[in-house]
Amino acid sequence: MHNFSLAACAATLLLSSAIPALAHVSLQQSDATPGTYKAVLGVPHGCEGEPTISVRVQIPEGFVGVKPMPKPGWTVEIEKGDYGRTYQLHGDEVASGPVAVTWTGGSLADEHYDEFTLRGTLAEVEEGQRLFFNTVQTCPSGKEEAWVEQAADGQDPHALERPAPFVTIAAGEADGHHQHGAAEISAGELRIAEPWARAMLPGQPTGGAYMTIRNDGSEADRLVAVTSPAAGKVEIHTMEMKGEVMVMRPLEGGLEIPAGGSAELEPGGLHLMFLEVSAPFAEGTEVPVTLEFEKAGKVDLSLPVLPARTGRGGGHQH
Ligand SMILES: [Cu+2]
Repeated sequence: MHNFSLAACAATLLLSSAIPALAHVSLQQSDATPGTYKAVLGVPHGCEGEPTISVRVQIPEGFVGVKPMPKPGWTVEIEKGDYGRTYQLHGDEVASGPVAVTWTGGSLADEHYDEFTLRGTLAEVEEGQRLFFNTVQTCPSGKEEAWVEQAADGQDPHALERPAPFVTIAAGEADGHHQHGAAEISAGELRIAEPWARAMLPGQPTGGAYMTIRNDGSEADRLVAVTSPAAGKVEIHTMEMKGEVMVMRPLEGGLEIPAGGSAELEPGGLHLMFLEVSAPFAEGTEVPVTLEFEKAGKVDLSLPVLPARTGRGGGHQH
């Protein structure tokens, strides 16, 4: 039986390179910058042959406003409590919230792998800090796999038998606000998440780009200009239905990012439009762009070019 579960672990390794050699419960993304973080816990096996029927994750201090992702077949319970301090979150003071999340009612076979996801904000954390997500799997006989051992500074977590999964905090802001290919870019109080450009079809004269811009500050900011070496001109466009026709037009006076709120640029809605494009955006490349905000100043980013089909809006074409 034991050999069998080892084989299952080896098979899991082939599927996900993020899982260390001993197939511990681990976080898919083990480094993160302050701001929004999606904690994806990989659970690679059960309790020595038994399936896992519940997974409880203790939320570390500094991971604030957590929301678990529901999983089909599992019931999710959120335990709330007081945080160890008060955090500034989207302009609000937050002193309590989810402190543990438990998924129950499902059954994850020993030879299967699954993921359990939490989304929240890494707040008031410092570079190099480790946040441990103590995780306990329970099996039908009552047996547990408790991933709660925490490596001391300098100690190799692989030396532990049941290490708690952890995320290490990376530097939050690069010099000059330029971060190449980062999932989320910080500029002052702004967080720019999931920026991307749509791959252009041959002969298509204009390109579109999308992102979410969040404002954690207490004052509104405004995106006033956008430039790119890849296009003669970049405009901020709105789209709306005029009767039966979808109309888009340049947004006059820039795009407001409300205090504690966000602006979503997405297919079928607000978007950046690249005009006088020199070469069509090709999937797999990156488009450099500079966003200029009234308060946060200029922010350089690279937009990964994703397939033309990507996005909720589907067939929006210029
Ligand atoms: Cu447009």
